[in-house]
Amino acid sequence: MRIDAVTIFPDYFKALDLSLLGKAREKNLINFEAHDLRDYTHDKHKTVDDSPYGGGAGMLMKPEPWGEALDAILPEDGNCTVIFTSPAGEQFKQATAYELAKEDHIVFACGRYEGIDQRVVEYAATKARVRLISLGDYVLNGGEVAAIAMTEAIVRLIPGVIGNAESLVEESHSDGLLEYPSYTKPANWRGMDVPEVLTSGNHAAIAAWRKEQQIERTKKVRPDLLGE
Ligand code: JFE
Repeated sequence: MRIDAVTIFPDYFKALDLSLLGKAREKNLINFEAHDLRDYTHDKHKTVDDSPYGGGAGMLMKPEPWGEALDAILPEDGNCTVIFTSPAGEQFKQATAYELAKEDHIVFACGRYEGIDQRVVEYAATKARVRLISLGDYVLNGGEVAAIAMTEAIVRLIPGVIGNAESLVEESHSDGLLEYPSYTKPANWRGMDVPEVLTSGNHAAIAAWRKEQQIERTKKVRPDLLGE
């Protein structure tokens, strides 16, 4: 999979050189590149923003540098999905990550200021599939952090990226419930014991206890996941 990001802060994406993602890149499972939007300006000040038509607070990203960046990065064959990270998009879910993990080429368009001139979205849609996606219901200062989170969620689903294939299988069987609590050694730590069932060797009892913990946790903190 190829992933490009267009941003005025390419250094944010240095985080992807670390750990999991860095290994996937070394193994040539993903090819990631961050592009500086200012490289597609032509004026001395590398201007990417301007005031909004109709008035209002703050600045918007002007369309011309975005047009040039997309022309340079998008493939001729249209086999690409451009993701505009936006608080006004569909919410990113695990199901979204599974869909996007099947793509050959993803381009993240990361806005700043109050966002990007809407015509850039329309133009991108003439050259590629386009999705507006929100990381969640809160406002970030720009699209970079959302794009990094989405990239991590997508790339770890690509076969070969996570060494232990079992951890992905277990996740996919999680029935939309929260995870059960987990414990490791020592069996007693600062006066707190590991739940006895986990050291019993009774695998049926362990599975039942874990399921019950998942249901209790989900009821308590995420009743919406149970349709309540
Ligand atoms: C941009 C901004 C003022 C947005 C109401 C580009 N999940 C998520 N939260 N925030 C974003 C994504 C996001 C994505 C791209 C962005 C925020 N901003 C900041 C400023 C109003 C805004 O929308 C600019």
